[in-house]
Amino acid sequence: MERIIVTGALGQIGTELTVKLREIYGEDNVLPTDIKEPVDSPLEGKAFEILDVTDREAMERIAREFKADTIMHLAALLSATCEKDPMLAWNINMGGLVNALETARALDMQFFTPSSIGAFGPETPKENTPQTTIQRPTTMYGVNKVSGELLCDYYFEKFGVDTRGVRFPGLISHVREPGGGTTDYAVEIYFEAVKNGKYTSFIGKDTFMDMMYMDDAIQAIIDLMEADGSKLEDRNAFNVTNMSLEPEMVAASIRRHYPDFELNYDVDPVRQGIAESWPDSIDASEAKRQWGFNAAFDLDKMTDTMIEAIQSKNR
Ligand code: AKB
Repeated sequence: MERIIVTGALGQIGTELTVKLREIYGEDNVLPTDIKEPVDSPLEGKAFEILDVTDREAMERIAREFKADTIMHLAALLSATCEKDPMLAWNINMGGLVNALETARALDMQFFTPSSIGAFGPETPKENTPQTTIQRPTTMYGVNKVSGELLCDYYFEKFGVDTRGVRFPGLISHVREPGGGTTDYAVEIYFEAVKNGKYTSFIGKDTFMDMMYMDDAIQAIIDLMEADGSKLEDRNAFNVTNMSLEPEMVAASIRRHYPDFELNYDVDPVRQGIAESWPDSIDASEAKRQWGFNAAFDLDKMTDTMIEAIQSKNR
């Protein structure tokens, strides 16, 4: 990785990933792109290109002109948004992915794209879900993610494109809030705890989903991309996670800072249904074994970091 182009760079992952990549690989060697201009973003005022990922020609032109050797394709709609407009989701998630893979093939680039715990479905084993297992998701997002995993493997096997990818759980961060995801409650809860001392969760009590702190997610992307390809048995769809949480656990961790924090519920049937179709906890042992995946943030460390960061923003 020397010259890196990032799609969907204004999103939750892209914003922090771009900042980190610039720190490591140099300011001028990372080109963030998104469909809109950066406003109120750490990416404002620096090199940036407008790119609609459904425009294949524009993607290849921007990558060619930048002399990119790596593409990190992050532009995608999240699970709940996909359910609102499944055809739009198909066009953006799959259309964008095919364009990014074709661009990588044409320009001989290394390739990263994230999959998700959304690639699993109700028939998947719920606990300690192995990396290779029955998937059969029941959401459009999940259908996109499984297809994407297979397509990335296909481009590696058939065309020799160095595709790599992980299945992310819910990602918790304070720089840029996610939008339209099922795991978003676990981000909102921190902002509301600091601002109002209470939160109404759209995900029900006792609903477990995997989560990870953003710094660990960013490090996982870099570690996988830097891993010696000859040692990888798999390329894509690595399970990564660091905790399996339900709302009361997050609330208990927050109460170490705000003892009166109140957690209420107003369950959204759509997002609850999606959450119930996903595993309770996934097994990340293949990522650990094959490329040394290692996450540093447990629940309390993540809570302390989130609360401190949100408080300092509000000061
Ligand atoms: C979502 O909830 O849609 C995402 C994900 C787990 O992929 N955060």
